[in-house]
Amino acid sequence: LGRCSGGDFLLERMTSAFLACVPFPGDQDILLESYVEGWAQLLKFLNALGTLFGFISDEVVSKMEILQQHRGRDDGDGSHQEYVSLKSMVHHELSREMVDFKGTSRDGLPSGCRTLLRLHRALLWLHLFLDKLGRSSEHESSSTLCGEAYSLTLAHHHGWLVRNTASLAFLALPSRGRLFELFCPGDTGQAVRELQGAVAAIKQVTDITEKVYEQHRMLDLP
Ligand code: 1PW
Repeated sequence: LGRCSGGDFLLERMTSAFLACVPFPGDQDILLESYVEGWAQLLKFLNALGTLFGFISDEVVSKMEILQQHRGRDDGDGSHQEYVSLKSMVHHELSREMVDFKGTSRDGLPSGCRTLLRLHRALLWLHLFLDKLGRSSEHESSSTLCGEAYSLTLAHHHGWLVRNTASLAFLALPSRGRLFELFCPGDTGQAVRELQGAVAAIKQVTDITEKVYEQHRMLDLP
């Protein structure tokens, strides 16, 4: 075992949290507490990337706050069972007609479903970026890999202003070597293994999320 194991390290904590989202793979469901924890760990990574990533962190924080508000909502019996898992949230919000399919209602707290969908799309980006990074060779540029992953995924859901701001932030991304140092100081091989672990954990979560949203025709929620 390398120096970076033992739960002391940001990528590893994120990986553990995303793994904990799926305690029973047969259920094809996601535990929301672990999902939010995975994002909290991911935020630490984003915050290590420099000030230009601030607008990305801010957006993640605001989406997490919406989910936390739903999760913290007391429906009278003191429990919040509705927001324990992805499937329970979906069933709860659909049965109460809390999900806006047309993008017409502009007031009130946005639904958990449309909010988590934004985070889901962002995770598809992160998955592709980390996967590309793990397979890259020494001379490749992290900015280019990040931009390519973004163009293939999340960029489809963004307008030109966000796309341009994002592409500026990518230019300021630490180099591939610096990122590997962040993942595991002094041990590139271990850094690559940490990356592969993160990629596998995220993939399990995004595959299940995609299926649940697809089943309920919610992949395009406004
Ligand atoms: C280095 C790789 C990092 C991956 C972390 C993923 C974080 C992605 C957050 C992107 C935020 C861009 C700025 C905000 C855009 C919003 O308009 C957009 N939100 C997201 C998460 O895509 C759509 O949300 P909205 O406006 O429909 O509430």
